[in-house]
Amino acid sequence: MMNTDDLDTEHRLDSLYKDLAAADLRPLWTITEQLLTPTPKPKAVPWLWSARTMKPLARRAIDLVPVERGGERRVLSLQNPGLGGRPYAVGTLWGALQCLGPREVAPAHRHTPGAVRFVLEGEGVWTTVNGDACDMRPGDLVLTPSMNWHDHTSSVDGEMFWFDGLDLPMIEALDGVFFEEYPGPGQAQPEPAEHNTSERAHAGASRYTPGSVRDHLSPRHSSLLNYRWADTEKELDRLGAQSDEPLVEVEYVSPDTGASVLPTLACAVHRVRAGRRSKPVRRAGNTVYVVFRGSGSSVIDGQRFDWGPGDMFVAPSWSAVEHAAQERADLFVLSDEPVLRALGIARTEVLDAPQPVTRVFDPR
Ligand code: GTQ
Ligand code: FE2
Repeated sequence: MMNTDDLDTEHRLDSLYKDLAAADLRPLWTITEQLLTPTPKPKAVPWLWSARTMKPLARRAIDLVPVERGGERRVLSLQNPGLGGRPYAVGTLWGALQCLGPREVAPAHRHTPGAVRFVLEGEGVWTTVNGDACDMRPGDLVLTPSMNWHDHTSSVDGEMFWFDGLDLPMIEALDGVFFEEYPGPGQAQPEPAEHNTSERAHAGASRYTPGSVRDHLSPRHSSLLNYRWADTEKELDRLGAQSDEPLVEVEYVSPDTGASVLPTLACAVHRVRAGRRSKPVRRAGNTVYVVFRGSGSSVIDGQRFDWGPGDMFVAPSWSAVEHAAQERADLFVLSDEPVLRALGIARTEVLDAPQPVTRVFDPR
């Protein structure tokens, strides 16, 4: 039984909370545990989108939905079911499958969010980035940094598929999104006499670093706009020959500064040796994986995700992630790590023991 004093206090507390709400004030002591969590509590969940599901849907979109002003882009965004309908792969990263049909042009525009493209399949397409036509072939990485004009042009009769990664959710969180259509003339920027200007300017320059040793930050993006798969692979082969680790990691860096390719986004390739399993690692910050070649599975917080070429999956901040390859696998990896590093809050933790698998993800 409460005595009169307790009842009085209870009553006064109730009215305090009512009056605080009416005054648009929120007492921290009632919400502190959901705000200041011991470790990150991302709303996004570990998830996988299979190529088997995505590609037929992309083909139907190619048939039914033309790419032109109004539509602009034929892009299927990875919508994480944990994010309550927001169209993001994880809290800080946009990930998507973009496709271009025969001889289509996705019109030029520019925006404050920066983007990277990792080519999965097709040929005869280039992305023009501020006047530089960057040819796209499978395994190539093409950058369209913040506020650079960009359009995509197909010069052939086939279809083209690539992965888009953007920092859109971060720029949205900063209320910093600006977008402009290209003033023309024409939907695309004029095709220059020669393609791949930035690539020629940086011929032979160092553009990779073994993952995890880089320590440079830059508020500027790389001035090299395309990174060729042949070069990436050469670097993976070279590093692979020097170690016997289950996983070899190459990060794409700016030849100018050695920093991440964009101020907000880091791109890497993780090569997992056939029959080997990497140690579980947690990282503060979110990650999107795109399977380029090979097959295997990843365990993320105890859940196993089986994957093959063209599949995309995500590991939210601080989830424990380990990869195992059946055949040697090359995973393209997009992360927000440069932002956490710039803010001095980057951290990783390597776990000693493999995780017990408690669930197997059921792909849709
Ligand atoms: O190709 O310009 O996936 O503006 C999302 C927004 C791709 C693009 C996306 C974009 C683009
Ligand atoms: Fe764009």
